[in-house]
Amino acid sequence: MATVNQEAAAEAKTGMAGQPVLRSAFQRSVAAYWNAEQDPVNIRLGEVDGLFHHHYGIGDYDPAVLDGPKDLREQAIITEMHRLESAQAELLLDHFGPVAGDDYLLDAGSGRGGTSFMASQRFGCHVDGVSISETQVEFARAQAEQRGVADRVRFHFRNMLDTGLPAKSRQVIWTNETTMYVDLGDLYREFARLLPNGGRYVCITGCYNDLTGGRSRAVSQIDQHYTCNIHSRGRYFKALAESGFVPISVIDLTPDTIPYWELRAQSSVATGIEHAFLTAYREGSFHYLLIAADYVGR
Ligand code: GPP
Ligand code: MG
Repeated sequence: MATVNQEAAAEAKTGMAGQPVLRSAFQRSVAAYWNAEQDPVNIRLGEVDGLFHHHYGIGDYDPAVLDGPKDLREQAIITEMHRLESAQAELLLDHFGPVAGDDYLLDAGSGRGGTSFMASQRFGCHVDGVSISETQVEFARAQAEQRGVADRVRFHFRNMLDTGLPAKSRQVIWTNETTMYVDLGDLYREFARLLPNGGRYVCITGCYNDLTGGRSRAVSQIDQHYTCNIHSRGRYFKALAESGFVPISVIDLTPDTIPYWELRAQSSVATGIEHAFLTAYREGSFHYLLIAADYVGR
């Protein structure tokens, strides 16, 4: 039997069934962005406890972190931002419903693996993470080895639109701020293939407000910054319904994420995109949304 590392090496060379993983110029540019990404806003936060996230935070921050002496203040802000990002992932996991130790989950767009490790730790389950960034897949695999969970939390250089995983093999699938990189129709058709009837899909995303009419300037700046295409709120529900998903919870997290961006704007690791998020959220052209949906397609 091939070891995890041998399988990983074979997969890295060929992708799924010999098909290239990156199938368009757009996908290649997205992969190039994430292969090169090493922002302190992600690395320094991950170093706080070894969970490296690629999503934003929710909840109020402790204003005391802004008051300390300069040398302690910087690290206190970073630790607090990381706490808010982990709180976001905990909320996502809260919506998974029952998960057993022998269930298989999918992290679609798994980044450096933070949410996958949290899911496996909480539920004792198996997790497969897929990403079109080879650098991120390598990073996440090294984390899995380091944590001693490489047999249960596995990362693959694969395309979330065509994972190659067996049909009906997943109890839960999630996307944590990754859906702005794909066509939602294509994505949810693949998820409908992977889930049994009653399987759960959970998404946290940023989406633009249909009511304000198209992408605002601030939303366009976010697209430009990350090489992504933010979808409208309405597009999510249409694409979900078309593939047999019925929402059970929808939470507007916009008021809960604004404090994170206010704190981040004052931090030493701010990237310059903070003002666009704050403007978009405050003007109402953009929402931070959690959607949990059951698959009822067959
Ligand atoms: C990933 O977070 C961010 C995205 C995939 C961008 C789009 C998300 C939206 C909700 C619009 P990150 O942690 O890599 O970003 P940053 O480096 O800015 O912290
Ligand atoms: Mg980040």
